[in-house]
Amino acid sequence: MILLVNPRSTKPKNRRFPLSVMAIGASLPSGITWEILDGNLPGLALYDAITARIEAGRRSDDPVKVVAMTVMPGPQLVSAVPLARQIKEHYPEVLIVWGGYFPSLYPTPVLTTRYVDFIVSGQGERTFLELLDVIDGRREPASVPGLGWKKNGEPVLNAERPWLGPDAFPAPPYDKIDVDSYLLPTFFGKRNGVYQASIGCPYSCNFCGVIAAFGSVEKFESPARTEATPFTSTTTTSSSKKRMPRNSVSELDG
Ligand code: B12
Ligand code: SF4
Repeated sequence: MILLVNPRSTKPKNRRFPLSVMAIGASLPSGITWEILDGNLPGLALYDAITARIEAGRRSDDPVKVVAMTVMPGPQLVSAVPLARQIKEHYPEVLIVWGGYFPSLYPTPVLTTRYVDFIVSGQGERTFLELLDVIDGRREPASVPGLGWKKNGEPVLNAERPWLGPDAFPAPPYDKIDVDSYLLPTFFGKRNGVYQASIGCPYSCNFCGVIAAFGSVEKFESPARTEATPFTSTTTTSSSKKRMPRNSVSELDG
């Protein structure tokens, strides 16, 4: 069992689909069990939810092997550090993987901690899958592009993995989250979500983790894939186009 964790990054009233870990889960083959735990959800005590699953797994034939967390700089890092530290302290056998913008920007400091075992730098779908082979002893860590690991306790960051546009991967697995609980009022309407139709960014702001993860490149999905989303886009205002040209932010049907 793999736990895909979105540490709290915002108040529950501002929660958003946990797109980063949804992308990772969608790419796992059917034989691997996984669950998303989102710290932005109201009323969820994330550490307790994680440990409940680890304890239950210990009594089953599918123990939690990996807690994989997405970590952005800022508030999400503030939640992620004590969470990872506590899990490692109480369950040292559970491997902790960090992916996303923070470990992509700062791989060495993350790998120097005692509580993170591996990092995934840049696009995560394929690297994470290959990491699972490493964990199961089928592959050498040095052979996985995009992986950060420890050799005799010392951080090692492998070469970058060339990355692919959204069409190379499955669509977000909306069936693995409670979609309704994420549809919230905004100035666009009563029930809104975010649809991300690209990955990366064409700009080069020097503080930004997106550049560390993807370079100054953005890749778009095909219109056919956007059209096949289970949601109906009923409104895309011109102001949204002006303010957020690359995020498709629309009122959703329902
Ligand atoms: C879409 C988007 C939004 C949407 C909502 C996002 C959502 N979750 O629904 C909206 C517009 C609402 C939004 C709001 C905000 N956003 Co925003 N957003 C983005 C954007 C454009 C795309 C992020 C995304 O979902 N991509 C799709 C997913 C699939 O890709 P990904 O996250 O990169 O994940 C891949 C890899 O990074 C990696 N990976 C990531 N995590 C993990 C974990 C593991 C275990 C593994 C193996 C791999 C892995 O693999 C994934 C799949 O390839 C990025 C900029 C960009 N161009 O990427 C900013 C960005 C993430 N947002 C940012 C910010 C600051 C915010 C706000 C805090 C702004 C504000 N002040 O209000 C809010 C907070 C949102 C919230 N409530 O949490 C910053 C984060 C900066 C940072 N701290 O690093 C970014 C980087 C832009 C920026 N530089 O300012 N955002
Ligand atoms: S415009 Fe692009 S490079 Fe600049 S902060 Fe936003 S995501 Fe990062």
